Amino acid sequence: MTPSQNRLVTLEEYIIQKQNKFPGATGELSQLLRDIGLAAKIISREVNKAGITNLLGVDGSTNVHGESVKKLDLFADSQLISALDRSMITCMVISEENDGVVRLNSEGGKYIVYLDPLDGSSNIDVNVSIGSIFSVYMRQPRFEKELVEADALQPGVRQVAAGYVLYGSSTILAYTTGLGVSAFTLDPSIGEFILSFDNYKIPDHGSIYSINEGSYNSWQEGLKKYIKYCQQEDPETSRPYTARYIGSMVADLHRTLVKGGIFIYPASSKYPEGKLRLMYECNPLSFIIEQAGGLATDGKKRILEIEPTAIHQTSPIYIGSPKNVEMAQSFISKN
Ligand code: AHM
Ligand code: MG
Repeated sequence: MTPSQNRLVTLEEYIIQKQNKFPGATGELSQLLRDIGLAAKIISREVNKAGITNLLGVDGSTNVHGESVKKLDLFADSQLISALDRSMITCMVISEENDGVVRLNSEGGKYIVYLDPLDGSSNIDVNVSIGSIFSVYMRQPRFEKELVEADALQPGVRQVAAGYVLYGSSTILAYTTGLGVSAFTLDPSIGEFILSFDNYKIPDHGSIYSINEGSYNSWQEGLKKYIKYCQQEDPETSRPYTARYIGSMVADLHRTLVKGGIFIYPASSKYPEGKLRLMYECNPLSFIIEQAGGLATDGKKRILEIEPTAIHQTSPIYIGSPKNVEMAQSFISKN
């Protein structure tokens, strides 16, 4: 291998290289991505030593969804928001941990950012992978009226960037600006995210299905039949599939991106509109998966085309390799 082939590319360097391909770019989106990268390093450091710094456990409050808030949720939320506030290019943040919108110091900033600061909270205290998710929109129309919550209600197709950070056996940051998906692995010894995968492509078909099967009795008939299909033997279509469910969407999605297959969080009698949040869980991860050649639907229509009506609304989601998602959809459309 020649020295140039062996050269490490940092997240910062990569973002600038990409920006230079667009001569008119202002550099603001690049700055925003770098700010998220910095917050991700700080969160990763705290996640790694949470057990010895009294950051495990609950904070004692509940969030807008009535869920118990963990101390690390709040830490991640404040780190990401203050990183975004510093550069004065983001006007508003919507986060799982905050009821309404959070207005930042830059009223005129052109970006609106959705955050799930720490996804997979139930896994925090048991040392299982967790993640952060972000989704970026342009404020439209710019500066014409006072900033209002409705400015943030844009369909996922309008995202200008989205990504996630996975705090797993290593820390990985993956993002897209609509030109493919790149992933960076944090090298803790030098404190830098290093390019580890450029232009991810999800396999067309995969042999892993991922769903919380404990909820089986609350599903519609078509979904029950699809899961039985996944479990039937047919070597030609690599069945029976393997079941994997981590319970942190970022980790389940990252595996789906790399290995293929399908991740499902369906509508059920307990969650008629699904449980996962459209704006800061479903949309950003759907943007990533589509950019890698996969599909994401709510069972009927494309996630990215859903017109949002509320910042914290939920949606069912079927996401992953195109062949798996199409097959699941054909089962559920019959019932
Ligand atoms: P959170 O953002 O409060 O952590 O909730 C979202 C998580 C997802 O990461 C995961 O896919 C899902 O909830 C797991 O839910 P369940 O325990 O119902 O299977
Ligand atoms: Mg979440």
